[in-house]
Amino acid sequence: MRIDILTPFPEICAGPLSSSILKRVQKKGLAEICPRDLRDWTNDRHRTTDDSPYGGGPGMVMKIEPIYRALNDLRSPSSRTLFLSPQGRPFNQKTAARLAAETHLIFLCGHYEGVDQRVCDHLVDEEISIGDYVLTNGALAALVVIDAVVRLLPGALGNEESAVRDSFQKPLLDHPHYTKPAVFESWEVPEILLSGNHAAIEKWREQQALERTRTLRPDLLETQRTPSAGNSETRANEEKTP
Ligand code: 9D3
Repeated sequence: MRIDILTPFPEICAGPLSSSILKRVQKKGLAEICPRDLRDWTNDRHRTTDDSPYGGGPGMVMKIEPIYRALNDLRSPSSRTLFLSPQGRPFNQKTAARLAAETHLIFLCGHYEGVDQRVCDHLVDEEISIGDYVLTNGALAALVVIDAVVRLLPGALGNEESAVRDSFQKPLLDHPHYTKPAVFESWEVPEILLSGNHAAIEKWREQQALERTRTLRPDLLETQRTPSAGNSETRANEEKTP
């Protein structure tokens, strides 16, 4: 899989991409992740990527021309262009799995007060948000999405970290985990885990997972409604199929 991250702040990506699983995945040749400096597609001396909004108001808006030129260069017949923005469709594990089946993803990262709407309307396949909170920079959101997608690529995880038996595919929260010592400051590990009765342990873990989910995330147990369900006329961020 090839992944391009188009942003005026490519340096934000360096840390996460050079550590842990994201690094390993690139070393193994499973994914090639390339931060791209949007300023490389500007024509002016000041390498301008933003300008003041039509209609007035505070803040700056990202200009369409550098983005248009960059996407023209980066796009391929098989690529999918994703725009990270607070207006996007909420990202989840299902979206991660769908994106993991693509061969070329281009992440366009927002910044400032926004991006010229014509970018979303004409240059982007899909708009994604990572949640209802305000970040300073879309590149951080892109890295979150990339991490969730890339770890699903076959061979990305060792036997230790199995993607298959993961939380959210079930979809229940995980059961609690314990390791040595069996007693610490009088805090004991549940006796059943020391019993050696594997069938009983498995049953206990399932109960714990269900109980935790009921208490902490009852929404996960409600009948699952996918974000794509509902009236497409009223959905602003409907996925665009190429
Ligand atoms: C003044 C209105 N702001 C929207 C709430 C403008 C604005 C704030 C922050 C526009 C962009 C940003 C930067 N954030 C992202 O680009 C972003 C984001 C986010 O802030 N939260 C959750 N998901 C995402 S994906 C991209």
